[in-house]
Amino acid sequence: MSLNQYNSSLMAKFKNRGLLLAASVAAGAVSCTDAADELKSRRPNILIAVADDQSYPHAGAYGCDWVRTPAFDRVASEGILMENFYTPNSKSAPSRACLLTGRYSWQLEELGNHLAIWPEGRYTSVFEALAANGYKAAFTGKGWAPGDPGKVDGKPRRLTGKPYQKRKLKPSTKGIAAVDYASNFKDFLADCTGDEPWVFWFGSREPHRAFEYGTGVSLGGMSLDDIDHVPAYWPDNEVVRNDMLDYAYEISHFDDHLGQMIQALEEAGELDNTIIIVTADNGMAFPRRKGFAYEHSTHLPFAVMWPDGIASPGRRDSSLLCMADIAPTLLALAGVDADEVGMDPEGKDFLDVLADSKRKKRDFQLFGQERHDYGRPANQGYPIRSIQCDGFLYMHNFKPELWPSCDPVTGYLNTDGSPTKTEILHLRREGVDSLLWEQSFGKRPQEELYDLAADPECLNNLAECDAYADLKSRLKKMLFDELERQGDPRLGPDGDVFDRYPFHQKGDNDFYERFMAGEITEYQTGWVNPDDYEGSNENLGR
Ligand SMILES: [Ca+2]
Repeated sequence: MSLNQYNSSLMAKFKNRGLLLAASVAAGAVSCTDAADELKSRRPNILIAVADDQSYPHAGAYGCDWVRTPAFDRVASEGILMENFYTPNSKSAPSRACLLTGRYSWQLEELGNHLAIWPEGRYTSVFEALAANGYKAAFTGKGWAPGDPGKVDGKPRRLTGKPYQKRKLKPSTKGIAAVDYASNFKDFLADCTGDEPWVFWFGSREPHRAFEYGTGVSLGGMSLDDIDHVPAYWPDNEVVRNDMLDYAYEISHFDDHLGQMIQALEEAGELDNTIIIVTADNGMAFPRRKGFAYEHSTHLPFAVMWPDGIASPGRRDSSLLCMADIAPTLLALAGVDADEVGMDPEGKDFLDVLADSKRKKRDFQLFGQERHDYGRPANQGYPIRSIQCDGFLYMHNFKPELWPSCDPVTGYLNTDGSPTKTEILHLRREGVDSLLWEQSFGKRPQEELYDLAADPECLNNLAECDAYADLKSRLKKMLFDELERQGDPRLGPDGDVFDRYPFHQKGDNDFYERFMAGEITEYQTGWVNPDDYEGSNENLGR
């Protein structure tokens, strides 16, 4: 193809997409259908299973054959496999806050940050709302975390219900938690002797790092050749492939416990009237994924089953859904009015998806982040807002002068330590490859624009291409108009308010300054390696 031909085809594509974009803005909301209405107030039991750091499409049902997930696949085959489910914010605590409140992370004050303190008496969680309305609510594993939930009557606030943590197991690797999630769930089921419905949160601690190296092969029985594709922004070598399989092995642990829970429901005769939602809080803990706002950071697996409620089970659905849609869905199913329980969700329920009524609710999805882990001067976060629409992702980095993964001198603390991270850092230090370092740890321009169909890895930034200038400005306007409507403080005169919210642990405040002053002399950060710390922030680029 000649350059002229290429330019014409690019323009044609751009124009078509532009028309779609214009049409989608005008589309607006459509009234609710009867089929969806019939699911309201049915008050089923609710089991929500949340993996810790699992990316789309890493489940068998999506065709990924290096991850073994028979339980997830069963939920998909007997329910719905969602193809476009996202978190607005790819980090544990803010993503879980979106799930529990139905709001976007920039609408949650300090809860928009990682490692925050939940404001006392505010931001009712959907579990609290259901518990106040006749549901028995409980959880096992990781609830809303990490952060301080505050206290009610001297006890930790039950944002995800009553804890069931007593049962332990002997983990098969050093990376897997010793919590027997499935047995804890069975204890809960045994306590559900009345007629009231229940809601249970299964917060797996897997596949969160660290993994035990080599266990994907040695225990999971997988082969490095099973991986069909290594993203172009990581080196494709034995170390990285092992790291991916070790992650896959932890996913299968999560899945195994989910399978045991489904079996327990079946044996108790409770499966038909239980809605089971399976997803994850954020993308996998590898460089350029968790903690970032790219397609691979925010796109999550999602499957839902409910034999008594879902119409035409065994289907795939490509509706655009996000974490903030879960709470309003649960409220609608439980027949609880958001206002009456002090909730104000921005997300929309997806009863139409469950009812297969084909109503398209959302044409675009917003994303954003503020402060995640510490490791920048003055407790600063890395503010981003972005929008996905018609297959394009427009991203606005408010402070391109900052390091997106936190400062090199403090070990890029917003990227968990890992064999893959170490590989990338070493390749730069040894003068072999700086591009991979640039893609995961280097500074970003203020604007980024990606064509997700052609470039799902988000490596070819189109923001400065003339052919995309009009599209870019329209996406930017859509993004900022919508954020303004939602009351995002980042657009106001005091956007940096997010940097002033304290960390929930006092010792985490001013980490950068204290580290630079020598007050912190040991590497007191358990989730990165001492070797991740660079000697200086200077002379790191290509
Ligand atoms: Ca997480």
